[in-house]
Amino acid sequence: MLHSNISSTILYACCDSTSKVMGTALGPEIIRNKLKNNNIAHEIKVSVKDKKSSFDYCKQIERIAELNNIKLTIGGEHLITFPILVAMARKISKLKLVIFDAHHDAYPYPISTHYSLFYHVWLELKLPMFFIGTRYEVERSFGSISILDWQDIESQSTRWSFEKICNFIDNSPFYLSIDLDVLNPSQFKAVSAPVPGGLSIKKCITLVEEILKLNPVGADIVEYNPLRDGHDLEMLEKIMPILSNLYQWSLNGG
Ligand SMILES: [Mn+2]
Repeated sequence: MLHSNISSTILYACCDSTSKVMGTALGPEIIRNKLKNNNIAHEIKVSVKDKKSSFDYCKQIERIAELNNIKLTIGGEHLITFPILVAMARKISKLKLVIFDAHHDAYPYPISTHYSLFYHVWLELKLPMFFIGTRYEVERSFGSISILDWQDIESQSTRWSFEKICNFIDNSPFYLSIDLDVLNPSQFKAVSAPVPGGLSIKKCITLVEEILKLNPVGADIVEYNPLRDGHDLEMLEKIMPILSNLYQWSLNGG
């Protein structure tokens, strides 16, 4: 299963074991089938069955991320970002994080779950973080977090938002994490924990496209829940431009 690999790898992380609502573990395989028409990517797939094994699962992902150049990860729940960052922070100094998410996932809980992963990123890895579109219980995060407000993003030009993001990155290496619940549920509802408000799909497509031109060291896209999509996968169809962009970038980026 493990390959020491200098070229870029796509990790399909099938895990929803710390989520209240199940279903995101089914996402990676469905997304993979959509993307694979011309599949030349090196791939690894990891699954977890229950909550008890989520710690082992994180350790397994951390090890995979140590041995491989995981350019793109497709989830699964957001917890999977943590072990990837643990491995990446060892390899890359001055790493920064750009996060699209309706939730801050930074509740000060002692055990790392998808509710607390960014609290642990801050506590254990000390990585600077910039949140985009975060709007749920912001006051309950571990401290003052930098947020680019979704209403500002929607009312201003793409250039305005992109400049804010560039100012934060400031030419440092950065990792991009996209939780699909950043999108407005009136346009995209196939997530486990939708929050009213949020980015339009159109704006998100453009912003991700611009950010990828800055060539992040790695990226993930998480929390697509096929159980909340229609039989025709209408929701997934809407976000395919984002997925295709990420996929293409991961193949070209090397
Ligand atoms: Mn979220």
